[in-house]
Amino acid sequence: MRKAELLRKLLLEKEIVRIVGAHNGMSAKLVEEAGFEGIWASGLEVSTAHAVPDANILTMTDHLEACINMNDSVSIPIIVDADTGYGNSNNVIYMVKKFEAAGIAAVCIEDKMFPKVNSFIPGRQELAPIGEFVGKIMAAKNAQETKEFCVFARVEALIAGAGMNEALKRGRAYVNAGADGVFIHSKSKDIQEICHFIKEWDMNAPLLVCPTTYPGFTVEEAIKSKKVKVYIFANQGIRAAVKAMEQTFSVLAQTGDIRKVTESIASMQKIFQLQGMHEMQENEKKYLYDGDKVQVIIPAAGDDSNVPSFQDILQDRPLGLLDINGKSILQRNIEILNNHGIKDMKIIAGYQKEKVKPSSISSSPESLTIIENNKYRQTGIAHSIMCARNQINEKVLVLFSDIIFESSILEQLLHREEDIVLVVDSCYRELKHNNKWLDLVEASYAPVSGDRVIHPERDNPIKQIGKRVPCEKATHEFIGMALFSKKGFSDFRKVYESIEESSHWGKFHNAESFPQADLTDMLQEMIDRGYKVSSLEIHKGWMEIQDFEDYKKACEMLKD
Ligand code: SPV
Ligand code: MG
Repeated sequence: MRKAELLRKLLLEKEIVRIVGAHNGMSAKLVEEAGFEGIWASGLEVSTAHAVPDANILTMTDHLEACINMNDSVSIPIIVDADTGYGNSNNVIYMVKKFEAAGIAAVCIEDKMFPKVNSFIPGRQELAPIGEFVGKIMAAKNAQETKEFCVFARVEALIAGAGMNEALKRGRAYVNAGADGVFIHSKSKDIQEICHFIKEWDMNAPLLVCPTTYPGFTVEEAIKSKKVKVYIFANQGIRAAVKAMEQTFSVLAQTGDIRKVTESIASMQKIFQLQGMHEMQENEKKYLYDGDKVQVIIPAAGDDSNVPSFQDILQDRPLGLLDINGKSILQRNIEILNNHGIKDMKIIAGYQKEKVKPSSISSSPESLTIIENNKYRQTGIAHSIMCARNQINEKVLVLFSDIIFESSILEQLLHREEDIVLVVDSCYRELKHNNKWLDLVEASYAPVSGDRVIHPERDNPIKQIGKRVPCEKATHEFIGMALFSKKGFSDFRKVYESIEESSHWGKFHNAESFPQADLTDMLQEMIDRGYKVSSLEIHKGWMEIQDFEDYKKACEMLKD
């Protein structure tokens, strides 16, 4: 329901509509939270908040801006204190169009001369001629676009000392001109004046009152009158705020000790709630495009203590926790990933899984999830990767837990857009591998050879991958780092699940059975099924820790 419609409904259905002065989104929200029916967008409050006199110093645009902020912050209607309408009837027309278009429920204009001065300031309370103000009311009513929008007329005759008869005469004239209600203002300290006016009021239009100086006229009294429909608490909010700030600042100035005020001020949680921080975070989750968001899966479940030279040192930990000069392999790699803004990592743990603790391998442990592969003895890396399948909904980087690498390799990989990209090293032929089983690759094009080489950023799809690619065909070595787009990972998962479901498994590429499949076996399967597996060609800049020799070398190389 639009706010103007809502205000009309409240005026019809409630015995009284209590509205409270506010000056910005925060104070309006507090009014709503306290359970009031509406807001009085007080000229006095908005002026005070700007530290200028309430005397048309602020422009209509200034006030409109504050009102839009209030209106956007609450769901209750706002009656705008529009002073005299910011000029003559032409200004009133423009003002009504602007406030109505902003979704404001109502405006209230007063019958003083422009520029007005706050009604409680003695002197210069000049009344506008009745005819002129009637013209303004008619202009306002004719300017509104919707029938629900309300225009209230404020009678300042009692403020100006013009007497009760003048006040009643003006009130009647304004209702006859189309005003939806009359705000009868009084600065009298006792309630007689307002009670007199109410008693004499004989028009079929509601009254609005603002008992700042005659507080004995309570809400209850207003209800009893049957003619008052809007009760305005015009400025208690900002006065409370001023006093609270004064007291707090005074204590801080005297003591220099924040603890002395902590109990008497709002909590930061309250501040965030008023800001709508929670809603913002929810929206962020729902809508913010994070095109570069990458999740990481680090399969680290295997038991490498059966490598003879690792037998002793891997008794109590998985290989990823091997310490290289004070940092484990995992810790080092996670640091590099963090430095590239990657925050969401899944580590698949199996062997000595209780040793893999987020707090000991990352300075932001909340970004790590440890996922268990309890079948790590009977399963391979492909199964480990799939242990994270239900937590992956972005691009995903798969990183083996036994490699260390230069950060520039990751940098290059993260810029790739293909669905599946493997980092492959073109230098494997130059190295002595001591008969290790390497993840060899036959790419469409052989590496560029020569002493000085620049790696072309070329499309070099992989034709074959695995430990049994014949040496004479192998062009590169897969380093254990692969990037899957959302689609790439979803394809990988689809292929994996289609085989998983068929469950009549024999040998699967180089693995004894499908559950024991390595990542390379799955990639070969995808190539065979026609999926494109691309490559990022690098030349050195990484190493794999397969045995104690490698470990020693890594410690040597990474010495500071
Ligand atoms: C205001 O709050 O700005 C008003 C009410 O107009 S009063 O200050 O009482 O005039
Ligand atoms: Mg005012």
